[in-house]
Amino acid sequence: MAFLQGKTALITGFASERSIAAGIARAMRREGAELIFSYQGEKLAPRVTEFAASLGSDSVHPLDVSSDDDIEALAAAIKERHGGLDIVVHSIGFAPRDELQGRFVDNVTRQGFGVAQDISAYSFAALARALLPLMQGRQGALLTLSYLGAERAVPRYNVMGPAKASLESTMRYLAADLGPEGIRVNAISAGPIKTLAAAGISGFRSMLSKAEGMSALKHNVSADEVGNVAAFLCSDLASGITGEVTYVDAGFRMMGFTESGGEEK
Ligand code: NAD
Ligand code: 0WE
Repeated sequence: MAFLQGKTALITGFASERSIAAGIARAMRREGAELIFSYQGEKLAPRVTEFAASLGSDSVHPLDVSSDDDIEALAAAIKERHGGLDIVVHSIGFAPRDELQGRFVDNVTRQGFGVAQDISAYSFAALARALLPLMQGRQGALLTLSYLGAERAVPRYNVMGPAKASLESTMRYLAADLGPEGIRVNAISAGPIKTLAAAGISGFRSMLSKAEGMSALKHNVSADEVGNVAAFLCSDLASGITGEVTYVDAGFRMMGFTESGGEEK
């Protein structure tokens, strides 16, 4: 098929082979895309460089989205190296760890709320704004990663919930603005996956097993399952889809009830 042949894609948010960004990169490469990677912090540089090489790429660039300079420098580097860009994958989320435990009402702070919004939501708008000049006239697509906590109260997701709600709204405003230019903007709301961002969240393991039991398909989704949908949404096959949240959650959200309440399959 190779439905991304001739497309150039920036993949942000690679931290390990388990990252959702890694699953997206594998699927996009399989479908013929040329890949560009960004990474946060020099510690990650060797890992992302090795992963990029495994997918035929040596275009690897630093990006901390809290830095306007980094965002500008990334846009300049991509322009210089590739001339243009078809696809941007935003797979970045962060809140201070202390706020992802206990009750929202007891742990929310002005500082933590602001950081979650800045890194997890504003950064999508900032990337779109900086990279737009590279995407003109190419039927491009932007994609971000959300979670059900945007619209339902999920225990301990706390300050990330409002940040993902803000991200999903940001996605719709970008889609409205960029539609006339032929650029599509979408989100995937993924089910829980054991990545670095999930490791160390207390209760995540029990949540994974409950989610599995409560899902229609009785499995937890993998980064590669998310990757396949991401590749489709960013391809010309999805030319009629923009401003939408697509659920890649094994049919968790649509269920009203299960016989066991998720405690067993
Ligand atoms: P991950 O830890 O592999 O990736 C998170 C990435 O965010 C890392 O690469 C990290 O470097 C990057 N990041 C954090 N702060 C940054 C900053 N200031 N500048 C640049 N990069 C920064 O975890 P993941 O699960 O692959 O997360 C990717 C996205 O998927 C996130 O938006 C997350 O909210 C979302 N998501 C995750 C799950 C899940 O259960 N794992 C489910 C739904 C949505
Ligand atoms: O979006 C996420 C993870 C977001 C995340 C994770 C961390 C851990 C490390 C944001 N910031 C941080 N900060 C850190 O210091 N997910 C969708 C995965 C996730 O995280 C949860 C979940 C799920 C699902 C936290 C609590 C409850 C459920």
